[in-house]
Amino acid sequence: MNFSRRLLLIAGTALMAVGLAGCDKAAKTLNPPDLHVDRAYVRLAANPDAPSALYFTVHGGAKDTRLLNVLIDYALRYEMHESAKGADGLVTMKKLEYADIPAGEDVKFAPGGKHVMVWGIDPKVIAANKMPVIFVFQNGDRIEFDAQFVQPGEDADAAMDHDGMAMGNEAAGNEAR
Ligand SMILES: [Cu+2]
Repeated sequence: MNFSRRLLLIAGTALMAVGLAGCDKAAKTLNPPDLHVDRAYVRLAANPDAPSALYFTVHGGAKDTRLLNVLIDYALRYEMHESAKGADGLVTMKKLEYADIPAGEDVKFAPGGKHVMVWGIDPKVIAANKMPVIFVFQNGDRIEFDAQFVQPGEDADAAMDHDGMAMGNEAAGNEAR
């Protein structure tokens, strides 16, 4: 093999590697699904002594798992809850031990449904508009994601949009407000 042919071969191999890396990246976002969290925000209570509510969306991964808990260093107390309307039309909350996260499905913690009630949030993280939350899953994954704050009465979508929060297409729905 002469020298110039060899050079061509090397160049070709390098190009192929670049091409493959590109494919790999694209494939990752499509399939298999990646367990992740986004759209996390705390709706602050109007009364500072009342608990606030943390909402977020969990995107299921390749396998079914469960969200077992969240860990928040900057709050005195927090608890996973689920609101449901009873036969009498009254909305009641019950403690949620875990939330099933089916493979490839989105599970929304949103007003009127699942949420994390949070008491005694550190004013420092409110001022910084950023509260680190660790999401603990049954498969061993721990995912850290920063929740933003939404003032009482403020529109959650608007509050988060102008902060340039990365939102996937699937998270752009209107359910969470
Ligand atoms: Cu609650």
